[in-house]
Amino acid sequence: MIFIGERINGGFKDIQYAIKEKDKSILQKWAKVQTEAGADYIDVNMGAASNKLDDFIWMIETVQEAVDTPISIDSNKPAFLKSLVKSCKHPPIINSTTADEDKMDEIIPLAVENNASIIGLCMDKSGAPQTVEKRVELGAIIFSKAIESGLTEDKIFLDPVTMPLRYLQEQVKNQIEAIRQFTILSSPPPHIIVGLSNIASKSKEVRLINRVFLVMCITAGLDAAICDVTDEELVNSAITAEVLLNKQIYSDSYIKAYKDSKKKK
Ligand code: THG
Repeated sequence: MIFIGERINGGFKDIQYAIKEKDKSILQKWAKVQTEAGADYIDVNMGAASNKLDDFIWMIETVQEAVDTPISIDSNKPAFLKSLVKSCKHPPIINSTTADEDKMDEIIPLAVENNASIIGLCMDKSGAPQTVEKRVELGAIIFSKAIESGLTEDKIFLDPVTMPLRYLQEQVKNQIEAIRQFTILSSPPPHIIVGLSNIASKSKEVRLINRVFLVMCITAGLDAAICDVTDEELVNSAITAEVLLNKQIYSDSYIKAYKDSKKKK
């Protein structure tokens, strides 16, 4: 499982404050806490807190001063990406491209040139799809374009686009079925990822919904998530799901074995 820590996001009040006041300690605290919890990448997203490229570069540099964990650049501004990718010490994940030609033409070559990975969001100018077929069609468009451009499967993450249970309940099963169909796009398949916390947005049972949805997605073939990595029950549930699916070796101490194996990397 590839865990991407979601917490450095301008949607959170403390991060918004940190960006405005250039308070490094808040970002560095979350970079360390998420890394210690097992994050493979730290997602960095300005949200609505700023629209300045310099602020985004400051965020990435601040995180990299505190930890050695690679960055997931969470930006919907293609014009920023070139500079942001250059500011990363390790090959980042570019989060994200849609299936729109103009976006793919800009973002995919940038990933190829910089040995970066990309997340392909299964949406286009007409918005987020309402059917399994449309999700899979958009995922296949991004996947084939990325492969043709020279990215390998292990550098491509497909994201079926997770909508809140509370508002779009009938879409949840479609996301899960889209995940299953992404696994048969190619052999080896691309990585499959969700922005997990979208599912329980504005719900009451946030942690329970996140945990159950994550396990259901893993059963369908998901192998990566942008999520609250500090929720230990969530992380342990994901590891257990992978053990049950024979993707990790079982031993009585499989949780510890998994965490130790990640620390060695
Ligand atoms: N796919 C990809 N990238 C993404 C998303 C996705 N990046 C952003 C987002 N979605 C994933 N990150 C978060 C981070 C935090 C929360 C949700 C998604 C979150 N939100 C609370 C809510 O909406 O109720 C409120 C936050 C708060 O407390 O202020 O926790 O889907 N590729």
